[in-house]
Amino acid sequence: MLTIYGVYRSRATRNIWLAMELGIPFKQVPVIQVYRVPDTKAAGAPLHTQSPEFLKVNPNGRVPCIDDDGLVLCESLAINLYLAKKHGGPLGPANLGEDAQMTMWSMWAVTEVEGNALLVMQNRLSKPAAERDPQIAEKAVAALRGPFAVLDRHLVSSGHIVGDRFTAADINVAEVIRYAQAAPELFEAAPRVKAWLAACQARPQYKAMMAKRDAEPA
Ligand SMILES: N[C@@H](CCC(=O)N[C@@H](CS)C(=O)NCC(=O)O)C(=O)O
Repeated sequence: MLTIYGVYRSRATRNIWLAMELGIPFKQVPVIQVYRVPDTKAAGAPLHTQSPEFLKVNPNGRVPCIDDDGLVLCESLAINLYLAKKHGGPLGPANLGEDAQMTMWSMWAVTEVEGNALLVMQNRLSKPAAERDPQIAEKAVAALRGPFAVLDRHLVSSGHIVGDRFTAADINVAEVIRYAQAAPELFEAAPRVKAWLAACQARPQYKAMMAKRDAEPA
């Protein structure tokens, strides 16, 4: 049985969305980020990323993390690549070349996009208004214009990240690009990225995952 550690309001969404697309059963353990726990010493404090019992699972103190019948993995995008390969089907790679491309695009998302996309989200959306820094957001948007143009050109071929179908690579890249959605100007300049992300987020399993996320306390 697959166990996914992490609240919905975390990068665990990536793995939960994929598991739902694969149609595999899983158990979710709602480990919350330690900074969101007002008093970690209080009686009844929730399981969090620095809880001793969770640190035994992931010494990095980060979610998500999975335990798949004893195989323990962290790193959300690597977890998705593993699950897609294990369970096969169209979400996984059809051959070694696709496998390599799925890895490449996942690493591209983390290295070229995630940091700046997070800065956009934090400084335009998630931080309290008084703590947002518009200049940081502007600088991050400027830095993302290049990667967005690259992805926009890439999507000309099939409208998907790898092959001509929706795969785990679309989930991995879409979940990182999602953080930049507070910058509509990036999507206006990259219409294929805009259409591709809208199609990914229109999928029933994405909507089902997001409904659960929205139902979770902020
Ligand atoms: N590269 C890691 C990053 C994981 C990560 O930073 N997760 C955040 C939550 S989204 C976390 O657990 N932070 C620890 C904390 O805030 O306590 C991955 O993709 O899984």
